Amino acid sequence: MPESVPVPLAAGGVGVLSEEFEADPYRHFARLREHDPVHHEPSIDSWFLSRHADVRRVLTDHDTFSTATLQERAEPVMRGRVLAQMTGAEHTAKRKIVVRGFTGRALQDQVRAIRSNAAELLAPFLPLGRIDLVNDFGRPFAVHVTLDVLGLDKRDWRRIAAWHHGIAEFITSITLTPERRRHCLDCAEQLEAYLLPVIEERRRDPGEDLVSRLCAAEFDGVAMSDRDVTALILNVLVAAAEPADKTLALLFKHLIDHPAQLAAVRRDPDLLPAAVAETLRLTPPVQLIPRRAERDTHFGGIRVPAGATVFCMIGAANRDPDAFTAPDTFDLHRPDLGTARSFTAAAQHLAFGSGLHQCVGAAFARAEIETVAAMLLPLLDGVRHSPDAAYRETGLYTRGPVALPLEFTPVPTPAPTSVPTPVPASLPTRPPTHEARTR
Ligand code: 2IO
Repeated sequence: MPESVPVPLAAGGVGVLSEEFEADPYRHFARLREHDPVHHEPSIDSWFLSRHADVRRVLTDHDTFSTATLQERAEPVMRGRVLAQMTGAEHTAKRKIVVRGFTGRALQDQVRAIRSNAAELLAPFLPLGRIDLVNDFGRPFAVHVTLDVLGLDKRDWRRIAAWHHGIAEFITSITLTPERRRHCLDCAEQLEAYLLPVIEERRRDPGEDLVSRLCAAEFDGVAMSDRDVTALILNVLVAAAEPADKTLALLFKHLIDHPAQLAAVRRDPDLLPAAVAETLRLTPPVQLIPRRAERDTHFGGIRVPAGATVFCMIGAANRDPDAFTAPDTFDLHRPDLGTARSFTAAAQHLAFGSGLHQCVGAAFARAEIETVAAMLLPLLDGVRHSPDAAYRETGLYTRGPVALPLEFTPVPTPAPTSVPTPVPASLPTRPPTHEARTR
């Protein structure tokens, strides 16, 4: 990964690595798509693609564009290879293992875990009438749910979240100082050391959780090594926890900023899938997807050489007027959204990527955000932005609000009838299970 470098200016506008660009990338996407759609950043010798058709092509032409970029960007902190790096039979088999962990009965159990975690984390804020949807709720919620899915101990959530944060920083940094790099690698080592005894225990005494499934799964008739399992656990941890709070906060920001659409969703919760899909289109939490050109290739008249790093700009592609009409407007009723296919391989928006490596957790993500939003909407009566809060987003790779302080009509006591907390007899986690494990 490149070290910190001076920030260059792109011809005719701000560079994509400048502070000005990061403050509000959306302001610059039209210029890039129209005048500089295959933008080269000399300081990191990488290409940035902003047109929908070009991004789609990169993500689906697997012969020309490989995921080899992840070897440098992810492998050092994942301690092994993630799904996105794999190809051929290995990729098909291991992806299937993870898909099974997120569908059918497993997904039903996960929805129960989503509900109980949401209810538990929300309760203290309901009588207050205010909540920061990112820091008070979204982040702990995303981590708690992911730990339940994996079957890890939620009492350790703060430690795990700090380690996972360091790992995510490594993966999603464009430049990294040697000190930060060291810190991120430390986080990865500590999380790996934390996981190894858990893996050992699940091999001996498996449960229903995803760690146990990964331990029990075989590839080519052989169980996966501790290193393989560790990498996939970290893969799920980062991919599930990192974008979730951002998506939830962005959904509520868009709805609050568009009161008629908020009212429509309150009246008809069946509109929630469209609201989530439109949020992902307009403000995707993962803004960049890297690939490596395996041979010389062209975009229009511009040549990208073999070996080049290419970044797909998902936010820019999702606002390409060639793909969506009135692309900068939040409109959950838009006829070109295609809600039903928005969480499938046929999605027109590219928030989950596209092609063979399209997000394996898309159905889980949909269930997670829809379930929690459906719980929040009736509880947060009269929800509005806190008047003294200035809205700010950060991040070039993953991007979301730094905070989303909201006010709403206080709920006198956390009434158990209005907050369903179904704690079923069989949970996806191992004993001791969820209840009372959150502090
Ligand atoms: C974990 C970047 C948050 C993924 C990654 C090395 C591979 C892959 C992604 C997403 C989101 C994370 N890439 N998830 O962009 O698994």
